[in-house]
Order: sequence, then structure tokens, then C-alpha cells
Amino acid sequence: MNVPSRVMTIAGSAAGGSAGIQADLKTFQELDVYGMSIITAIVGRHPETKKNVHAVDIEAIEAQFATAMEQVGTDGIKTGMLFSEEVIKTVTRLIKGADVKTVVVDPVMIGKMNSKLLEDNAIEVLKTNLIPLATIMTPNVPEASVLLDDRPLNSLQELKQAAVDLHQLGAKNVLVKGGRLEGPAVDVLYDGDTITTYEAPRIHTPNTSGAGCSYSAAIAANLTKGLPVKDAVRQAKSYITTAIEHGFSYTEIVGPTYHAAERKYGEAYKIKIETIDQMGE
Ligand code: PXL
Repeated sequence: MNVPSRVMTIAGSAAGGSAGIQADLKTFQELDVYGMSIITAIVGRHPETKKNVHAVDIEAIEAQFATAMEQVGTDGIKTGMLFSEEVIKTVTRLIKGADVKTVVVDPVMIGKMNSKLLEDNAIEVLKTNLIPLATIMTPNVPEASVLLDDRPLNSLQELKQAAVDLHQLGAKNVLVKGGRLEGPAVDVLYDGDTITTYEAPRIHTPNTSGAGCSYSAAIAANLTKGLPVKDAVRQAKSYITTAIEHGFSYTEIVGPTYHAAERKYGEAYKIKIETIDQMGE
């Protein structure tokens, strides 16, 4: 029997189903990989206490990981919300012990609804411990800026420089996602050798909750299928752009991307790709 490749997400639970673990698992299913989840924190705002991030203890994280590895094993790991220094150290240790080929690190820091998903004192261990294990890291503009000591990033040229500089942290590939800038949504990949840009048209919609999670989950899925990094990113960018185009909301609150969009409507977006050897427009 032909079995799908296996991908594990180590991330937070987003109760509304648009982001975090839930977005990752929906993406994995759409891309026909076998998904597993290790929950690092539970995000959901209590109506009275207003508490939004509920910790999961280290023993429970280790237990989930051990169970998934024993029952299934994995071809790739994607990390999302890790919240604390202690969780990052644990996850780093677990990944190191797992001997896995594909590691996608999405350095999640702040949610769309402004939830704080990473403690300030955890940024340093993220940089020094976990990022060096990454096959690819996938910061958005605010995350890239924080990882570069609050460097302002306002142009494509600055994103290219950011990708090159972030590569020093030790990830094999750096994808800086430019969706938060104006104009078309251009992402920059640096592999230590060449810069590749991926351009999709800007889609004007408020319903992009979980887009970053789903994009990096799609990259992880594609890598475990054996696609080279550049193709894995291109196909993931197309997948997420189609999902964003068909995003929707059930309430007044910002809604999810539509994970099934590409399956239903086909690959709608031909992503424009340019590769250059060195910095330059
Ligand atoms: O979209 C970032 C994100 C990641 N992970 C979890 C989240 C969110 C946003 O709310 O809740 C668990």
C-alpha cells in the first residue's frame, strides 16, 4: 500500500479552528500527508478572567511526542506557537533526539487578534537553540524584525537583506513573508546561495486568520513528499493564496482561510518566481 508521508506539528491549540494546530492539521489533510499534533499551549479567551494563553506542562508535551513517535514516527516536524523558554528548550531536545530530515520553524510571536504567543525572554533561546535545527524558517515581517533586533522592514530590498542576515542564525533556508507590506504579496527565500522571490497578487480580505500557520504547514507537507525547497515553497504559496482568496467568516470577527479551496477550485494562482544570485533589485 502507498502510505502518505508523516508530518508532526508542535504548536498551540487555537480554539476557533483557524490557526495553530487546527490550521496545520487541516492543511496536512488537504495536501494528503498524515498529520500528528503535539499541543504546547491552549489559546482561548476566558469571558470573565480574560486569560488567553493556558499552559500545557512539559510532561504532557513530552508524553504527546513520545506517543506519536512510538505509534507512528515522523518524516517531518513543523513548530508553531511555543510560548516559553522552557517549552522551546524541551522541543529542541525532542527534535534533536528524533533524527528527522525536515524541520520547519515558524517563529510565531503574535496572533492576528494581538494575542502574545511568545514570551519576550524566549526570543533568545528560539534564536540560539531551535532555529539552527531548521530546514527552513518562515518569519513574517514583524517576526523578522524582532529577530533582527527591531530592524524596520518596509521594502522588498529590506526583506532580501533580512533573509540574508537571518540566515546567519543557522537555518538552512529562510523565507521572509512579505504579506504585511503594501502591493503584491512577495516572499523572499534565501538558501545561503541564491535569493528567490515568490509573488502573488494582493487579496483584499480581512479573513486571513491562520494564513501563516497554514502556509508553513503546507511547506512542511510538501517537503516530506520529497519536493525540493523551492518547489515546496511555490506550491505552498499557491495553496495559501487560493485559501486566502476564499477566506470567510461566520461572525464579525476575522475569519479563517478556506483550507479546501485548492481542492475545490484547483490551483488558481501561478506564483511569479524570480531567482537572483546576489542582492539587487
Ligand atoms: O496565527 C498565529 C497563531 C498560531 N498559533 C496559535 C494561535 C495563533 C493565532 O491566534 O492561536 C495557537
